[in-house]
Amino acid sequence: MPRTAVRIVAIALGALLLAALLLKSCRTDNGGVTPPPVPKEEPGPAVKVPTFDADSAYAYVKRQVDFGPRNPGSEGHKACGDWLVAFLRPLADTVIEQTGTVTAFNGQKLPLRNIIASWAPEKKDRVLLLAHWDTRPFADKDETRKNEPILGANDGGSGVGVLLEIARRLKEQAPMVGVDIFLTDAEDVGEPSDAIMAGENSLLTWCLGSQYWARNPHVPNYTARYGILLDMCGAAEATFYREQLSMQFAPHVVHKVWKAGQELGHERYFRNETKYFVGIDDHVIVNRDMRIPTIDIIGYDEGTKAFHPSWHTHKDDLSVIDKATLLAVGRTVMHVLYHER
Ligand code: AHN
Ligand code: ZN
Repeated sequence: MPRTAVRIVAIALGALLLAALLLKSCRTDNGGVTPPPVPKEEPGPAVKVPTFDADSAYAYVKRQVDFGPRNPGSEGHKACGDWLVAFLRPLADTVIEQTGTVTAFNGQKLPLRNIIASWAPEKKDRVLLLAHWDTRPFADKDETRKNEPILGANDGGSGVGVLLEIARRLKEQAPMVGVDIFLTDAEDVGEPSDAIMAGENSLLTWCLGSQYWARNPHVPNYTARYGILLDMCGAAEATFYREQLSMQFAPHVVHKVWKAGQELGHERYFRNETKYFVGIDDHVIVNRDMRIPTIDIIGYDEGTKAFHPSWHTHKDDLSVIDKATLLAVGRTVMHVLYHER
C-alpha cells in the first residue's frame, strides 16, 4: 500500500475508535433508550444566613436595663448612649451620632442623641432597621410611682437588644445590601393620654428623635428600600399581628417579613391578622416624612387588647423578656435581610 493510503486508513480507524468511545460515554445505564432526566430547576446558590444568638441578644437587653432608666437627660441615658456607640463603633463601617435639643410636650428641653450605624454606606440599595433606645420618663400607666421613670426592658430594650446582635453578625458576614441600624432617641416622651387616637398635635409629641432625623437626615438625600421597626418585641409568648399603618404604607414588606417568620417555624409569633392600629411610632414618621416604606413589628397582647400589661409601668423589667421571642424576631429579620439581592 502506498504511504498516503496507510495514513488515511490509520486516521479513519482512529476516528472510528473515538466515535465509539464517545457513543459509549453518552449511553445511559439502560442502553441509551431513555433520554437523560431533565434536571430540576437549579436553585441559585443557597443563601447562608448567619446564626442569631438569643443569649447574646438577651445579654444586650440586660446590659441596657443595668444602666437604670434611660429617659433623655438622665444619668442612665448618658451612660447607655456611650455604651451603645462604643459597642457599635468596631462593628459598623460608620457610626453617626446626631445630638441636639428637643422640646417635650410640657416645654422641657431634652438632650437628643440619635445613633446611626451603617454597613456599606456607599451602596444605593439599603435596608433600614430601627428601634428606640430611650425609655419612658414616667410610669403613667402604673398605679404607683407614676412620676418615676421606668426601666423599659421590653419598651426600648428589646428592639435594641435584637439589633445589637444583628450588628455583631453584620460585621462577620455582609449581606448583599447596605444596612443602617438607627437607634432613635426621645421616642417615648409623648404626652400621656388615655385616648388610643389622640389628636395630631398630641401624636407629634412622640418620636422626637425620628422627627429630628427626618428634618436633618444623617446623610444628604438618605433613602432605603424599606424599613423595619422593632418595638416591644421581647415579651414571652408575644404575638405580632399585621399593624394597620404598616399595611397601608408597606404591605409588601409586611408580607415578606411575616412569610419569613412563618417559614422559619415562628408562626406562633407572626400571625396573619390585622388587629391594631399604632397611630404613632417611629415607623409613622419614616413613612410620612421620609417616604421610606416602613413596618412596625410590635407586640400585641390578647388580654389588654393593646400592648403588653407591663407597658409604661414599673413591671417592664427584665422578667418580662423571653429569649424565645427575641430569637423569633431576630432570626426572621436576619432571614429577610440576607435574602435581599
Ligand atoms: C402610642 O402610644 C399611641 N403609640 C406607641 C408608641 C410607643 C410608646 N412605643 C413604645 N412606647
Ligand atoms: Zn413606650
